[in-house]
Amino acid sequence: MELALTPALTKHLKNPGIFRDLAEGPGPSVAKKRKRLAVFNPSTGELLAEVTDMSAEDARAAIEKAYIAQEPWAHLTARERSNVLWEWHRLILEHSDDLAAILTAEMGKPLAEAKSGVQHAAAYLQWYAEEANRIYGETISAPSNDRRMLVIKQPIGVVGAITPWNFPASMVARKISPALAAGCTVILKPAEQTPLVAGAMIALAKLAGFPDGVINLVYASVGDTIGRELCTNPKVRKISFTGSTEVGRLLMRQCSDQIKRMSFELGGNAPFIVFDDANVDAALDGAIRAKFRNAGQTCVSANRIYVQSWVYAEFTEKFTKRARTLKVGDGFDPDVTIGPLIDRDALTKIEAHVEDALQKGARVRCGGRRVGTSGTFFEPTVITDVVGSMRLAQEETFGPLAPIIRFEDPDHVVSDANDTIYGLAAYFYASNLKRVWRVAEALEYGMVGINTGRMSSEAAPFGGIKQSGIGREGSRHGLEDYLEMKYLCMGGL
Ligand code: TXE
Repeated sequence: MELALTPALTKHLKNPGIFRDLAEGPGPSVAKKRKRLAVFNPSTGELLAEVTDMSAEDARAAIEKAYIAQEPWAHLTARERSNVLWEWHRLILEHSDDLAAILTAEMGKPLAEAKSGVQHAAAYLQWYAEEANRIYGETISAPSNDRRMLVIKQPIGVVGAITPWNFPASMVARKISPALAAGCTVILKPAEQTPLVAGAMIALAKLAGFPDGVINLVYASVGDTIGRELCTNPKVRKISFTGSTEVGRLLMRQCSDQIKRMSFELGGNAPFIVFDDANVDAALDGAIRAKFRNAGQTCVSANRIYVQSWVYAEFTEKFTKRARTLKVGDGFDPDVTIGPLIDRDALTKIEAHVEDALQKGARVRCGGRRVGTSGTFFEPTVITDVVGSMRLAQEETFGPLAPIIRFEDPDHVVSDANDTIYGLAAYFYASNLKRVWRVAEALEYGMVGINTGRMSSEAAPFGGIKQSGIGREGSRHGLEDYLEMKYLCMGGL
């Protein structure tokens, strides 16, 4: 197969040779007629690469390889598995500039954000290289002296990992590294918009020395082709998915016949509450970050900003002023802070949310429109006079749109904040200690940022409740999600 990376991509790379397998994918290759999946730069519309568009047959072959590789991989010592993860970590850091450039080219985010995304990916590899050595069982005091009772932990088996486009490097690391540390093998299907950085990371994993079949990459233009095979093939014991709640529901239905294990990180509708005892300038910094990072395309993005009446005018004025200073454009321009949206569908969704809000009486303080005619750029937008019935308050916009809602009653705002099917992340700013504890405990979310707009860390359990997901990623809890517990009872002693 010819190298299908175009100069529009390779011109950004210091060492394109190392990624020569990227187009074919280091995964299996069984189909006779290969279809191609074209990958474009959302800022410029340029073709970056064509990779193999794999079929259900390819997915079956990948599952078979992963199945055969699983027992020998689990049989290695924890230290041996850890050593390969360390080497992968080292290679990711060594090639981090190229990985960040690939990420910005295919996804659009500013290069500085892409660089920190790659560092974040490496941090997961480091964390789970360490955590691989800390898999503990337990002993239980038996009710009679002739028995001994204990619990051992074993890898779940073959895992299907489906990742989204918004954090295409760290999502790969966050799913794969705990699975590998636990002794599982993996079939990875990255999002169709961003297969390249995933492919580049897996190419480095090959160099790191993972045995054949331990990590299998499957590129596909249609998620369902591979997803259905992963969910229905009995050799796959777990699905780990990050994406929309709608696809999460579908995967759950498809897995139901086999009661497959699942980790889901789905949509969010994060409230960001500023109480009148908050440090307003700190709250502004937190809100700007929590709203506009990754052009608002994060599952923990501040989707509804509630501000108490006493500080409302000051906060809204300063927030709007800050939003106006953000620069929209190509992620390779060092001055740019807001890249393009991922595709035209995302642009249509944000426009529909603005239109719906205007029709229901909202007011645009800044932004509200597309930028230019090419690319998928949208202005950082601040909207006030928002009420709960507007689509932007109920649904995840996934774009640079900040709705600000004024509130009077501090008790009422918590029930408004909880009034959603989602339960991923929430943020609030306050200084009264009693209020801090009360609100932190009352918010029905898997993660709560208190006086901070930044929470994500490899050391912390990331995940949601309600329809935002099942399970946690990161921390020691993320490793547990790839382990089964087995109870052993020895009698006749
Ligand atoms: O998600 P999809 P999309 C939310 C966000 C966004 C919306 C739609 O609100 O606006 O979802 O985004 C794969 N079987 N999030 O359309 O379709 C797909 O190939 C198996 C939140 O991008 O869920 C990709 O790999 N897989 C989120 C992944 O699912 C399927 C991140 C995500 O795509 C599939 C992304 C199928 N039938 C979107 N259909 C977060 N939690 O951060 C699609 N996929």
